[in-house]
Amino acid sequence: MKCSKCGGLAVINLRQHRLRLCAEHFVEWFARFTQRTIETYKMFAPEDKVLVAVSGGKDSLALWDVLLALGYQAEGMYIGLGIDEGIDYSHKSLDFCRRFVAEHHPDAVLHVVDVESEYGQGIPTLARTTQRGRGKPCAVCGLVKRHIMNRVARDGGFAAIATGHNLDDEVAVLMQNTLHWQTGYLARQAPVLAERDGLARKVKPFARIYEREAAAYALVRGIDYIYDECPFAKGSTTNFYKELLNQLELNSTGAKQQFYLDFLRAREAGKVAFEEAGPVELHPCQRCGQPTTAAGLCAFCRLWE
Ligand code: Q46
Ligand code: ZN
Ligand code: ZN
Repeated sequence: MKCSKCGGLAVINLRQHRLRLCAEHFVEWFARFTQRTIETYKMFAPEDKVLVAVSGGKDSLALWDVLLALGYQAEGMYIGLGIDEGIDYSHKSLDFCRRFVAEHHPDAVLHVVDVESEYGQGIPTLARTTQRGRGKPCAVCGLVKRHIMNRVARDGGFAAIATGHNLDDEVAVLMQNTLHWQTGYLARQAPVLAERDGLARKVKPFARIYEREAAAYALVRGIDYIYDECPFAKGSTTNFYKELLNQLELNSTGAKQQFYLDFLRAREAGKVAFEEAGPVELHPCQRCGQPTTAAGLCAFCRLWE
C-alpha cells in the first residue's frame, strides 16, 4: 500500500477520505484536519487558553498532543476518580498522563484533582452511599467530573474545555438518541456547547475523527496510553451501538461520518428541529457558587451532605 502523497509505505488507509498515508503524511493530515474542525465550528482562537480533559486514554492524550503541536495554549486536566476494581485503574491512568508529559511535552501543565483526597471519598464509594448511584456509578461520576472541570476552567480563565470524544462516540450517542427520540438531547448534541451563565464552553475537536484514526495517531506518535477502559464502561449501551455502527461501516464506507454530518447539516438548515428541554434558569449555588437549576445547593454539593 503506497502513500497517496509521496508514494512511500502507507501506514493507514482512510477509506472514507480515499487517502492512504505514510506515517509522516498521516500526522500532518491529522493535525490539519483537527485544525479545520476547530475553525469550522469556531471552537476557540489561537490566543485562547484551552483546558483538555485527559483520562490517560488514546483519544484525550492524542488531542492534547495535537493541540500543543498546533501551537495552542492547551493545559491538561486529570481527575482522579478513585476507581480500582482490581486493576488499579485510576492510579494507572494518571501514570500514563504523567508519562506523556515527561516524554513528549515536559513544559506542559497538567492539573490534577484527586476526588478521594480532596473530598474524602472516591466515586465508587460515593455512588454506593448516595441516592444517585444505584446501579452504576456513572451518573455520579459524570456529575463530579462536570463540576470539577467547570471550576478549574472558570478559576484558570480557560476559554473552553476540550474533550477527546471522537466520531465513533458521537455517532453512537446520536444513534441511541435517535432510536429513543430523545429530542432534548438531539437538540444539544453538537461539536460545540456554548458557554452560558458561568458554565464553560465545551468543545470536541475530534468530533470528525474516527476512533481508529485517533488510535493510529497515538501509535505513530509513540504515545503510550492506558488500554483498559474504565471497568464501569464494560457492557455499556454506547459500546453496543459502536459495534453495530462498525458493522454498518464495514458494508458502507463512510456511513458513520455521513450519518453525523447529515444530522448536523439538516439541523443547521432548519430541516429538522428539536426543542431543548425547556429554558432552564441557572443561579449560583449557595455553597460553591457554580451555576445550578436548583434553589439552594447544586447537585454536586448535595452529594456530600
Ligand atoms: S462515567 Fe462511568 Fe466513565 Fe466514570 S465510572 Fe467510568 S465509565 S469514567 S466515561
Ligand atoms: Zn507520504
Ligand atoms: Zn455547589
